[in-house]
Amino acid sequence: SKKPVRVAVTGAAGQIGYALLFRITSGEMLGKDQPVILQLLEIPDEKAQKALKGVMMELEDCAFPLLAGMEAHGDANTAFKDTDYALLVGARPRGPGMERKDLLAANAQIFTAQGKALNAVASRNVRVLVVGNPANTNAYIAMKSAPDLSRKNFTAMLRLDHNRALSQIAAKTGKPVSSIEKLAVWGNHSPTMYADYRFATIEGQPVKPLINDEEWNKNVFLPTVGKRGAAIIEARGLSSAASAANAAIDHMRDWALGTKGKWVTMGVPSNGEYGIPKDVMFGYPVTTENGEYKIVEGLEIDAFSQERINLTLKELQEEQDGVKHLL
Ligand code: NAX
Repeated sequence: SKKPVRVAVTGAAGQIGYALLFRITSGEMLGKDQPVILQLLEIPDEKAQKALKGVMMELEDCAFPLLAGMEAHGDANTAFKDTDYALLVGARPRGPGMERKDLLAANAQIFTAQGKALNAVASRNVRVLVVGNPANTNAYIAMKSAPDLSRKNFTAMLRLDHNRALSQIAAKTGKPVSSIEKLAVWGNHSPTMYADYRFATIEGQPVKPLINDEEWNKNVFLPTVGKRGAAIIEARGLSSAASAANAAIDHMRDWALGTKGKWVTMGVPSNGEYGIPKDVMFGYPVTTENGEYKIVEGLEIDAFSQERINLTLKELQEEQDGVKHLL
């Protein structure tokens, strides 16, 4: 049987953590034959650590055959030791009266420290997914704080936006989600992201003429996908958790096990593709193979798309500028 791999999860006692850990441990992320050792990180606060112990009791009670070990940590420098995968979910939420720049600064501190810890103790091939918001900028900060690790090993989660867009297109066309290919989501995980179905196909047929409704694209589809997080909060009284955990599983599974030519969306550091400045952590369509992602290149960007890409890029650059002095 396979050697266990180490999976670190931060914010492990939070709501996404609760929806995520059981699925990782049942084999939905890395395969039904891949044992895992969970290295769980929470803030050192007594209440959070106690809640984490409770989650671990439940994990024990599942008697998962793939659970080869489990640890609770209050410090990233021990939590990330030799880890092969790191899901950085824990982040500082916006508190009452907190301004955007305060939020950026609080998270910059967390992700600088976690990037340094990964740099110091994680496996040299660690694959990092940042879920905690602002996800792209947090991933950028972690990457910049880990100079000894490959920049390709740092990613941000755009998969929830991708999956939300897939569902909207499926509902509009009346076709199954599984039949939709070649969807792309560009940019920041925020309402400025640009979900783009210009290249999408259903059973090999182009989606754009099938929908043939530019007003729907601009006035329904893009705002619905962009503001879906807020709509969930409004309806549920809590932010998306199960769907976010599901997207994290999808992201890591596809990265580790390959997409067999299918496009998915990942937030990855730019190398200049599509005119995005180097290192900006940008949502791109990618394919994955042998544990590596490859940005889909050579797609035509029309005037409307360029405008949308510029908008989301501008927001990301403002976020990056806001934390520059902290790196
Ligand atoms: P919760 O508040 O339920 O849980 C967060 C947990 O992280 C808490 O238990 C907290 O103690 C812990 N934590 C905070 N700082 C930490 C640190 N420095 N080290 C370790 N643990 C730490 O939030 P939840 O609903 O689970 O959401 C977690 C994050 O995901 C938030 O930042 C949220 O904004 C973000 N999201 C990102 C999404 C994406 O698509 N990229 C979508 C869903 C979600 O909104």
